[in-house]
Amino acid sequence: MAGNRTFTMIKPDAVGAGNTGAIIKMIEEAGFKIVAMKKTYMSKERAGQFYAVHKERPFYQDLTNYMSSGPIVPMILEKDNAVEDFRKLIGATNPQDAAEGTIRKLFAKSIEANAIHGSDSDENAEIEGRFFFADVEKF
Ligand code: 3AN
Repeated sequence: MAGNRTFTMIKPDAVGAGNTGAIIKMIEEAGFKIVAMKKTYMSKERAGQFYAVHKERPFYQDLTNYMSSGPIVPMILEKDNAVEDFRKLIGATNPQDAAEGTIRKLFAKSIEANAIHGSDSDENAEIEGRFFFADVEKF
């Protein structure tokens, strides 16, 4: 994946609250093209693999329980400067710190149930995209 792509997933709180469509609308209106998308779920084991970098953090068990608690909507997105621009669109990890008008400010319930994920680097966007879309070369 080139530097113009990022990876996101809408998390179980936002999917469960029926906010999938509203969030996708914001993503598209911000100029991101959806390259790949599906509705799926992660087992606790798969969630543990996805968040392996956080294995030593105190919130790891809660996070992996939470992320395997319901359906998610992973997507690969394309736009110039995708990683940085998407992190701006979603806002800070803790919704209390998220700027007005960001996805997390509008839809996140807590620092854990924070509505949406966004890759933090081009390298992680590639790894995370492949985690859900092994055949991404086709897109
Ligand atoms: P971001 O998703 O903004 O990149 P990370 O990568 O630091 O944030 O954390 C990954 C996920 O772990 C967050 N999206 C959030 O769900 C959860 N998380 C991060 N920090 C905490 C915390 N202090 N307490 C509970 N969950 C947390």
